[in-house]
Amino acid sequence: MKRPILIHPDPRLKKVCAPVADISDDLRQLADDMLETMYDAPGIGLAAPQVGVLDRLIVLDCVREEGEPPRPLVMFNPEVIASSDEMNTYDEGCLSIPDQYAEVTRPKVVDVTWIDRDGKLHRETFDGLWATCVQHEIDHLNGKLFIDYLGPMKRQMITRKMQKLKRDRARG
Ligand code: K1U
Ligand code: ZN
Repeated sequence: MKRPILIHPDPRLKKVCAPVADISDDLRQLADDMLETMYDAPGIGLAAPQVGVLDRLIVLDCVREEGEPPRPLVMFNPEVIASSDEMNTYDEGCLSIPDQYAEVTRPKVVDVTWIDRDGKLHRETFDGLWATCVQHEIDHLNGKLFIDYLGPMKRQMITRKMQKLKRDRARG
C-alpha cells in the first residue's frame, strides 16, 4: 500500500528517530509500503519519517540503467561506520521537498552497516550515487534535510515555496 509523503516543513521531519529493537511483521509491511511509495513517486530512496513513522528504517534502489535488474535495499538501524576523505558533489532532490534541487557535498565512499528484513547484519561499501543516497536517507533519521547544508537565504526561499505548496494543496 502506498503511503502519503510528508512535505517540509513538518515537525516529524526534524525528529531523531528511534532504533528498531525487533523486526516485526508490521515493520516488514512498512518497508514494503515504503518501497512501493518510493518506486511510485518515483524516487531512489525513502526514510520512515517521510511517511510519518519515527523509526530508523530506510529503503533505497539507485539502479538507473535501462535493462539492469532492480536492487531494492531495506535497512533497519543503518550506520555509516567509515567515510572517505574524497568528497563528491551531487544535485540532490527530496520527495519531501518536491521539485527543488541543490548541490550538496558529501564523502564519495562510505561503509555502512544495517540489519535486513530477516534480522541479518550486513556491511557494505557504497560509492557514487548509492553513497550520496544512503547518507541523505540516514540524515532523515537524524532530522536533517539536504536544505540544512545550504546557506540560510536559499534554505528560507525553498521553505517558503514549500509552505505555499502546502497551502495550495490544502485548498485543493
Ligand atoms: O529521500 C528522498 O526524499 C528521496 C530522494 C533521494 C535522493 C535523491 C538524490 C540525491 C540523494 C537522495 C529522491 O529520490 S528525489 C527523486 C530523484 O532523485 C529521482 C527520481 C527519479 C529518478 C531518479 C532520481
Ligand atoms: Zn529526502
